[in-house]
Amino acid sequence: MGTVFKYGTVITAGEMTRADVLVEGEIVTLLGRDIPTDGHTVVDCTGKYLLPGGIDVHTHLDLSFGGTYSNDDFDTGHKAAAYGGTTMHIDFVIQPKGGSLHDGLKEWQQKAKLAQIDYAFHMAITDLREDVMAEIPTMVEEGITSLKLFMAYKNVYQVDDATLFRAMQQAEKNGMIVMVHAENGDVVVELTKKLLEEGKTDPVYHAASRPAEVEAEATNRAVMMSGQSGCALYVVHMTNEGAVEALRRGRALGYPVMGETCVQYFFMTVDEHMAQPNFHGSKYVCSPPIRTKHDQKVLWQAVKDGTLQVVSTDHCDFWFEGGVGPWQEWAAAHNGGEWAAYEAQDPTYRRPGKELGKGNFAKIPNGLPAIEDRMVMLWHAGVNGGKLTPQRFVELNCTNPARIFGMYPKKGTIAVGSDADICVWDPHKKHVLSAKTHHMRCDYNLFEGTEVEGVPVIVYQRGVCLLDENGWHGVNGSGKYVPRAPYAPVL
Ligand code: DUC
Ligand code: ZN
Ligand code: ZN
Repeated sequence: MGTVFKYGTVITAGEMTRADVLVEGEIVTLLGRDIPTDGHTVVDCTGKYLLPGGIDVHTHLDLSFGGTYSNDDFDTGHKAAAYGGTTMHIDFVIQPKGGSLHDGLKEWQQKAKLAQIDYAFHMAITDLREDVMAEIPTMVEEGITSLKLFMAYKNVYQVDDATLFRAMQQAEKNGMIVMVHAENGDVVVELTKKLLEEGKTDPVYHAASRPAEVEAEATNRAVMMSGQSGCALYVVHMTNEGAVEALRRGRALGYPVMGETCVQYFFMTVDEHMAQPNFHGSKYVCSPPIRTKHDQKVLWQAVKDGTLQVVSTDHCDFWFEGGVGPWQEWAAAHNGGEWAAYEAQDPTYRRPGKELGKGNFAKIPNGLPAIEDRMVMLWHAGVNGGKLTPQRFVELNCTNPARIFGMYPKKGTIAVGSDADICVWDPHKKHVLSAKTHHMRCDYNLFEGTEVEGVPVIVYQRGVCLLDENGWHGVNGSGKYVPRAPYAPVL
């Protein structure tokens, strides 16, 4: 007894074909025309597309950051992801200061006990001591084949160039990939000091403290180090022309360098969003910052021409007002009253949010709610807008994430032998994005009021229905850890 997805059109990175899909157990076992239904469960996909479940390779669920914790955890964040068509994500384990990589891993394994969709981990190194250097190869045995280093967040996560280069050398020896948050953290500190001294404390100055050049310079440095070390490099959350040009140049030189952008950078600008009065600009504070209309055009071109391979989210959401207001009632109405562990332990605890940075933009927790809206917004503006083919949409959201991070073809495609992570997409269904209806634990939506056409209506994970017209069927603990393979291709 299996499930047959009938009468739909399957979209993969390579093709768009009218085909039925048979799923038995957790796996796709047959693709073809007119597959007999024989007592299988039938999912009628007439007029719909079948996409591989989305993979968001850049998330920060339940992250201790900026004096608080990001709101969504492996419970609410997973549900929100699936409502947006994403059935897997890769979260960043952060090595605790003074601790080992395994200490960090244990902490994240604990957070992930709530998992409702599949997940994997990158390892963010904050303290590359000799014992940690020796520990790196053991990460491969844990299925962690990507290391992240921060070139910004001085005195918190930032590493110096020697450390980054040594990590690259060690990663290269072990078939791992290095990811960088590319901003020059030393310059950010100096610019921040100057702006605050001048009394420029509003959210909009966050962007001025981290200009495009700061990102472009760090991107170029990392690209050149990749060329020197031969280590595969993946630059996260790229936002602007200078950074994209640095990556493009590295690729032209034959260096093993790749990059992603995040959905928000296609839509938001400093002038329209961060300059909003009454502290509303804080809703859009993330690092690197959102940029200009011109940069948006550059990003669309880069995802079209293959300079950038992936679109992710950097999902890391914080309350706008929830942290100081009656957020528990709000959250009860929106998330069924399930509290994250910190609130469950101490009901008097009020999780702070963006208000931490009132009077000082440098104290605004960095990050945005996006995990639920990545695919619908990219479909809306990219596919409906004539900028991306449906196949390229699948490649950016599903297939390249799996290829680059060592999970293909188990994940990222619909093919015989692949995990049956299937998103039934209705290209004609309309939906208005809003904080009133979204599933993220956040009291605002970046795209509030935007009407999109094309949304997921049924989502399966490994052959099990997560959501359909009857609502949510996910179960805490049913999301599985996906160990990843080293020596993944450079695209
Ligand atoms: N940038 C953000 O905006 N949030 C989380 C971490 C990061 O690098
Ligand atoms: Zn980052
Ligand atoms: Zn991030």
